[in-house]
Amino acid sequence: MSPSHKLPKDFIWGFATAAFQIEGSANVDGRGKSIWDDFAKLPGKTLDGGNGDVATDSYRLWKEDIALLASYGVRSYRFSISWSRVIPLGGRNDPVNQAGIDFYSKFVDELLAHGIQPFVTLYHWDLPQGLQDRYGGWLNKDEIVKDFTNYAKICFEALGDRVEHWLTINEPWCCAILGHGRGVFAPGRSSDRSRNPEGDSSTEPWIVAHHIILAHAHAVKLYRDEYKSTQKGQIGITLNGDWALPYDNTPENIAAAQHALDFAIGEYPFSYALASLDPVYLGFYPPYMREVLGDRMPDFTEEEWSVVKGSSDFYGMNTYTTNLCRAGGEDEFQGNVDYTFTRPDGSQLGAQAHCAWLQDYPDGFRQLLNYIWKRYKMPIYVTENGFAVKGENDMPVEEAVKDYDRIHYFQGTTKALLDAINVDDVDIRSYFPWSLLDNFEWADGYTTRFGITYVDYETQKRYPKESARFLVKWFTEHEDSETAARLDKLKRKTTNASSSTTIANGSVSSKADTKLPCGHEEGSPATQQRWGIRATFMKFIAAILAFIR
Ligand code: GBH
Repeated sequence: MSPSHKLPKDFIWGFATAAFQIEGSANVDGRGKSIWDDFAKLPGKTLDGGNGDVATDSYRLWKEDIALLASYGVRSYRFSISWSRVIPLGGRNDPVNQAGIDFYSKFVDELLAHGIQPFVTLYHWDLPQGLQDRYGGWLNKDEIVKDFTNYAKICFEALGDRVEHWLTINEPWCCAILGHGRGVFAPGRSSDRSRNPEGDSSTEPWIVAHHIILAHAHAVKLYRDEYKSTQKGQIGITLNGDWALPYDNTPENIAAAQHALDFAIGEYPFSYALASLDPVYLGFYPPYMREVLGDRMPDFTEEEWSVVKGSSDFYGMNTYTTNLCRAGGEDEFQGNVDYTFTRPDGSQLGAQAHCAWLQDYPDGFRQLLNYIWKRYKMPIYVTENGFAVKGENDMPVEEAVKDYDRIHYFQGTTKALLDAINVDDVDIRSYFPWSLLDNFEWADGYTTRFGITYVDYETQKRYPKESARFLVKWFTEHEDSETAARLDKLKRKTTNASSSTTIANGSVSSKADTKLPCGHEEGSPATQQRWGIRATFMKFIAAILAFIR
């Protein structure tokens, strides 16, 4: 049965990851350290003491991961490049590591051989440690802008003939605020001396934010000036931002919700400076920001503005939840707005995730999509959206793969996505659930699992969760049929799609009613059996339908 509403032509869907969260192999093939390598090993920085040395071992298991993606039948894969694999010390005069380039180049080739379009993030928080040590990383405008642009150039040169979608920087707000304001992310700077030995939370986040915008803009300018005409790709930035609802109907809380939103993604980005696209699209920082930050707010020169304005081909959206907003609170990084998920009557906004900041509220996703579309009139690429099931890490794998809260979340968000496209006429071009795999969840270590594939960190075996099956089926059913036919042709014909020996059924088609892979060869018998029974059942139903027709 074909759904009446479909996704638009050429819609891109797939799963997302980031280099530091999955690759491991920290000392292999000439990789230099990133700021997360040592930071994660400092006492108390990650919940479980976990670090990125092994992660999901994806640098070694890259072929298996691609076989897994292929077995899911995704059209695209969003991953990030580790800057310090490509340039171990990071700088524009430092040696380039050919082994690093070769890794990503063969990775892209293998994806394409499976008909999977690479969607590449240049920077997902893993600054080369060399640049932090040499000049303070993002705090040093002249150096970091040039070094980032140089790194981007090397990536465009090496991969741009095959990559059509580039993201410069993932969630600048996190680098600025969590890295240099709260000090909970690398490089771990803040004014709180009980937490961080150095930093100034009142100034550094805004400085860093400013420099990130500039670095992004210069990389985009370079792409447009030198590569776009031949490589024909799209390039932009991706921002985190969640929907905001007033806690109740009082005027001050209605205003607070609008403020929270404005700070996050709109008009008054004094808190989420970099999360705002206003500088990037509208070409100004709002006056309100200057009013609040005063001389703490860095400004762009005329020349800088001319590079920054219009420096994204699309709105890259990472979004997870909705916050109920109340006026007040001392937290400048949150726009002096208090967040809660508890309604005045004591009820919860939605199901609680494993992490405190996330509840399931799909209507907020639809409203956010509408808000962004009306505000910027730019095509939206949803580059992250996902849910961590409460307590999943404490469950045995057989139980963890039955991730019904995650399925419920994605049932809501996929419906919201479809309604935003077909009912509200919002121009949305992609959707990437976060994440392909359970992985290193930054300050949470490995305790929080966002994967649609379960990873057993002892054995590195992968087990598709039920949510993977739901998503694959949903996207397969909702793909526009012409697009599906065109993309199916890109797939490698052979049934022996990969040299992988560890993923069972690595070459199954994308049709969701066929079997999905199940971790490794021996897999989890329970899971394997379940897919098998379902496949048989679906075939049975299909046969009956065919007979009736
Ligand atoms: C994404 O950020 C990241 O891009 C991805 O790497 C990560 O794995 C994924 O989320 C899941 O977390 O309560 O002050 O600590 C999502 C945006 C912004 C959500 C910061 C969590 C915590 C704020 N994140 N927020 S705080």
